[in-house]
Amino acid sequence: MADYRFSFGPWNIHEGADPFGPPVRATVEFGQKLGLYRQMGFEGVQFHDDDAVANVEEKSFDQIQKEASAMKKLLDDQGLVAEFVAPRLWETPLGVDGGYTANDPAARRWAIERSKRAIDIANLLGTNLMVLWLAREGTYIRESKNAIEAYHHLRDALNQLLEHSPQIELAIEPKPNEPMDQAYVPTIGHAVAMSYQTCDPRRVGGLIESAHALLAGLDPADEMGFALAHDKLWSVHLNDQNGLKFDQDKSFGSVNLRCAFNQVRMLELGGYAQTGRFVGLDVKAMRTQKVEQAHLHLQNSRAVFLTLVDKVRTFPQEIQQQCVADRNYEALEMAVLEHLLAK
Ligand code: XUL
Ligand code: MN
Repeated sequence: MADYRFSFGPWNIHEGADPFGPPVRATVEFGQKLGLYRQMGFEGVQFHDDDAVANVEEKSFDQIQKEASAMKKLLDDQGLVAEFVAPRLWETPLGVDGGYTANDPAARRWAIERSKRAIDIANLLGTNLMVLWLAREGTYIRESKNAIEAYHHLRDALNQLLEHSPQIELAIEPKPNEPMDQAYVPTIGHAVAMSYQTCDPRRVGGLIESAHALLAGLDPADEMGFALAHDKLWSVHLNDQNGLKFDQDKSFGSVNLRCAFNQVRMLELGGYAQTGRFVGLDVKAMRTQKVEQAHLHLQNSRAVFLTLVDKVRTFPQEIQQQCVADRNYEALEMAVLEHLLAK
């Protein structure tokens, strides 16, 4: 049976700043972070464009090439691979009202140009995958944009990115809110629908983050099922979320083990491990965590995932089938709970 491959992003080991307080931990230097990957059982590195090439907007094409190639060598030396590159469009002042869907044509042009550079970086790092978290594509108030036009702008932007590189694949990471009041493309259904409007639907898919689905009031396992049914689940960001509040990025399974079990079950049902795609984590350490242990949330999330793989594989098939045949879902529910509670 194929093994799962795991990834995380360098931002998942962070200094603990939140909107109400400054950093509380020393910065773990990038090279040191890379050293932790293999040690903890991870082989994939998730990148924002500027994780790979710092201050990417100030650099010439040659400089970008040089720095991305140096990063590739660093990965090779550690036995790591880049899973994806994502353009970080949400920090630049020109993108204050969005990138691809901004009302300002100059902002739209900037967002597309920066994303093309991010594709170049992905090519140099040896990955075909670009993740698009559409952070500021949306509105604070509905009257500020025309959603019909915005979705058309988004389609045009996706087409330009697909045309920029024949091998690039775009995985949209839906999220319903934060930082915007209402985001465009809030669910995987929206992302898949967008894909069919582009010039090459086979190269547009999705990444499902557990917390984002929960914020949309949806079940992450069913969101994954929808993407799998369309052959468009190209990555996941497993984590957890305690109710409808800010995006918490808690450790996988730490709030709702049953929900985590069902996400793992869906990946098993969809043969996800056999695709060779990564099980990505997008988890944050608690602000209270000391720097020496500010990576435990990653190790713990992976361990919970693997335990749940075992739980899914050892769930008695005959009980499941009998309960379904009898339409006795009360008995099925109890069997699931007993299986999860058993040592
Ligand atoms: C934001 C989020 C991002 C993306 C990558 O909520 O999840 O970290 O995963 O840009
Ligand atoms: Mn994410």
